[in-house]
Amino acid sequence: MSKSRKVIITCAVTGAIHTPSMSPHLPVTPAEIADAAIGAAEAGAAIIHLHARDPKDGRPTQDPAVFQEFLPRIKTSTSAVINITTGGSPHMTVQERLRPAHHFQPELASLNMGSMNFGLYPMLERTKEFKHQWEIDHLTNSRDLVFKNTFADVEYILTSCGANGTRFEFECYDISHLYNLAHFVDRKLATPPFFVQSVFGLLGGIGGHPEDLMHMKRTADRLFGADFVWSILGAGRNQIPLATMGAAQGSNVRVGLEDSLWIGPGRLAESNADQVRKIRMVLEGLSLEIATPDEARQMLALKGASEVKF
Ligand code: KMH
Ligand code: ZN
Repeated sequence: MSKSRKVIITCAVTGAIHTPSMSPHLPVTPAEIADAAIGAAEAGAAIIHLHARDPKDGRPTQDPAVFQEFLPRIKTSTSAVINITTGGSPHMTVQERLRPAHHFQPELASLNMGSMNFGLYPMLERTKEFKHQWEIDHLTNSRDLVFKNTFADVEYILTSCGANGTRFEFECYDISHLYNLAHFVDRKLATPPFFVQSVFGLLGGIGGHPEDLMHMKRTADRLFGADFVWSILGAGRNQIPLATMGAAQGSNVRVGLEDSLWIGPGRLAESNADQVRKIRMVLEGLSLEIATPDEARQMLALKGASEVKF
């Protein structure tokens, strides 16, 4: 048997899809976000993807002052790669979304590779009672929402964050997003290795069928050859099945409460670390090894934790 491959686990600990009423385990305050991130890193996540929330009501915020309350603590407690969102919430302007990435100059930031519908409203039916009116508005207004990531926006994010040495988790929610990335590669605005996060199962993006995963893989293989590092993000109940299918074919994986609140059918995950441990068991069952943060840095050609501004 040949030497086993190292798999990068990314854990996205909170985010803008779910709202606090949907799970009591969703981290909201800076202390909860830091604890969740540290727990996920200790469980084996090499990369921690971070959003912030207003501690008063859990609303997504891109205020650097809120990020400042948890970033240094995570950095001193773990060696994980910190990946800051540039997606923020699809309800925000691109300028607002970029505030923390510009301020903290992380090793890695998310980059959403195309404009799209972003339908969160079906989740209204799954929650009986909401604590805050903003949660209902957030989900309801997604019926008429375009998550704006135009060519100009992507170019601006690539060049402005790229000037700080930040590299990207290219979030590709559909096949066209791979072609959009290829366009920026042709223009030499993105340099290899490309960390391609294939996102499945969000309303407005590609579905969560195994054929969807295969189509993404075939297309990325054809467009980028050996120049990309592939990762799989399955939303909701797609999380573990699609990560497993991808990992068996060479992908890295992303889990976390940002993308799924679940640990099993009808069972809420009690922590981000629980999801990391679950996918880790699967990976180890496939005889795959877990990449350390420094191995992830090497695989993704990151600048190093000493080069960030927090
Ligand atoms: N939750 C992901 C599907 C971002 O932060 O830039 C979307 C996301 C966007 O992670
Ligand atoms: Zn995110």
